[in-house]
Amino acid sequence: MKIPFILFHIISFLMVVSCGEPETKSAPVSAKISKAVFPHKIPTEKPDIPMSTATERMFDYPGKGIHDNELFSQFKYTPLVGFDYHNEDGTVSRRDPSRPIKVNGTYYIYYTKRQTKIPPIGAKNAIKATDEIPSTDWDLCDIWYATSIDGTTWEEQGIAVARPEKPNSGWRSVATPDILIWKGKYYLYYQAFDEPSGLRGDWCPVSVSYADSPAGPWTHGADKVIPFGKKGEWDQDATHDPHPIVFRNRIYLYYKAAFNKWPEIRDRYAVGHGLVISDDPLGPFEKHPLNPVMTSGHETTYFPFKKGVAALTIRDGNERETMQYSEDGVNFEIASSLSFTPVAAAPHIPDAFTNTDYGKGFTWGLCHFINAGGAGKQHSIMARFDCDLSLDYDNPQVFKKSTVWHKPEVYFQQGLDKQTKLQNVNKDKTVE
Ligand code: AAL
Repeated sequence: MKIPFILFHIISFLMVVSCGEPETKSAPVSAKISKAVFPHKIPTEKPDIPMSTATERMFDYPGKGIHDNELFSQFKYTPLVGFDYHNEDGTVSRRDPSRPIKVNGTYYIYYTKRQTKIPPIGAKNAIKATDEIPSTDWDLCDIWYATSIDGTTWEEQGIAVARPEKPNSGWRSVATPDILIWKGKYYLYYQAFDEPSGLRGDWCPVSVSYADSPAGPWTHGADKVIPFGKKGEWDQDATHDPHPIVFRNRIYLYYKAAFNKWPEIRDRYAVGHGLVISDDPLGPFEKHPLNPVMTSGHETTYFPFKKGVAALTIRDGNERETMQYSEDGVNFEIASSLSFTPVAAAPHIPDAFTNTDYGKGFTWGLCHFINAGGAGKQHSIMARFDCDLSLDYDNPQVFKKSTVWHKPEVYFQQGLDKQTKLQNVNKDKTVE
């Protein structure tokens, strides 16, 4: 129950009078506060009493606890069936899946596939990359697609968008696609590399291809659809992870850019997410003046939620591992803090492209693990995650628990490297 501020003061005054102990200036702070102590049962409304910043903030989240926060969930993972990785020797990689779309009862996904003679030699060695030797895991790739009936067992169908002939944009690699359905047509947005990734950074613009059917054939639509910033601006040379949704009857295309140049200041690597908007999938797209709209996270995962847009913000930045929400798709606030989040999350969002005025969220999607192979066998695999981030689904027993309990081995895998271990041993000796 909400107690009006004035009533609170009257009650406090009467309590003081009835106790016969007039409040003096020298009364301890705790004694003053105890007259309006926060109740044992969490109130449904923010009480009109003095509160600490953290207690006050509790009432700003979509739920006061995680059990009633629609934007909180745990994530459960399942291996996919149907993809062959060539004995996991590092020559075949699948990563950065698009959000699955369902068309006539069949799910479709699009993803980066690398099929090279040897595994990647690494961004630092990009200068040594050739037409057959990939620098990074997403170098020398094409965009493939697969279909599924249940979202777990997939059938790879072939290439959706191949690398075009040199010097067309993307001749070196096409990667990290995502899909848009707009006025009955399908649009694939993807990163188009004209040099081995890692040479000057992970530099690439975004291209788009379109089709009448999710199975293609795909026609090249436009290049550089997300304009680079001018030199000196945050998104001057990289536009990654294009991620379109339909919001307020327009195409909202979110993307990522890396602030700090690779490799010189890679140790201070940080990302921002920008937003460009258009009414035409082939552009031109207009940059939002408040870009970057997000300063944490890595790959982009945005979805219509209630009257606004929510974002799953993972991996990088001060606000990594959070869910965020904004009424306008621009000004995001933290809605929950998450753990064990899906990397490169690509949820199946039934209303991502329906111009909904009340987004419902999602219950499953695909993600990737980039460390599937051991040393010298680097490659990525895709996997499925399930969660409760949908207004139409409620499974608190499974998804609204507060802690993910890992076995000790998982922690010990994060052990110290040899050098730090030695330094720490010596440091401890010195202290003794
Ligand atoms: C991914 C994405 C983009 C980057 C690289 C491949 O996880 O952020 O696609 O360019 O890594």
